[in-house]
Amino acid sequence: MDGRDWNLFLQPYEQAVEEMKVKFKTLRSELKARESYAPIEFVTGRVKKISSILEKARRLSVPMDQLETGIEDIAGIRIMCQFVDDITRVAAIVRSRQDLKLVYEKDYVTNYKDSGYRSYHMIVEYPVQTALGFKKVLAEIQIRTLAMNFWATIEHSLNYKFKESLPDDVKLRLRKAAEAAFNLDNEMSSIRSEILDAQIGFEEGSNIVNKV
Ligand code: 0O2
Repeated sequence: MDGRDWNLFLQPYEQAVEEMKVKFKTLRSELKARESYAPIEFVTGRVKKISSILEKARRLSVPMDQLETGIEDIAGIRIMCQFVDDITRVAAIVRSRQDLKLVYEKDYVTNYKDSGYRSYHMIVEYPVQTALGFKKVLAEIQIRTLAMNFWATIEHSLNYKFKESLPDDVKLRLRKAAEAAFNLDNEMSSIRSEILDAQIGFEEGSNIVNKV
């Protein structure tokens, strides 16, 4: 494909990423206004680089005329949450939306990868209106905590720097760092549930006082 074809090919993916970013950012503000707490901390999105698409197509043996179905993360949305429990809530919201169709899910939160990578992936079909009419594109929604994101961002840039042949000692330290991020998530979750319990106790206590 020449440069101009790539532009046309990527156009609906760019549109899908922009639209989905707006939708999930709006969801965050709406939930914050309604419930004072939003399970979404922030949202990012990207269209995969042409070199990454080609590399993945080669690795997965996807023919060039089947990129649309063979590469599922050309459009990518990332939703960052404060707590692990928020991931479940956001995934449920994604499943219930009428403006996209869930294709399948990959739970790397429970089944983390060998690298130490943790995140919840949802492959969805998203409809866009193009100049030629209606078109469905595949997109990947990654849902992760801030700690998971911190780890994945650094691991990704190290892999980029070392061209995916990280020295064994670095890999080992990254796995240890992933474990530390996992422990941090657990600790934050337990602090959070203690605070929530304390709040419920406080509200029940004030109800009794009010009744008296
Ligand atoms: P980008 O943004 O394109 O540069 P895979 O074989 O890993 O490509 P898999 O396991 O099916 O495929 O994962 P999936 O669901 O296709 O998602 C791939 C994306 O998940 C990656 O995109 C990363 O964003 C993220 N990811 C998966 N595994 C790891 C990992 O071990 N470390 C990090 N940091 N991220 C991971 P790209 O293509 O890497 O990113």
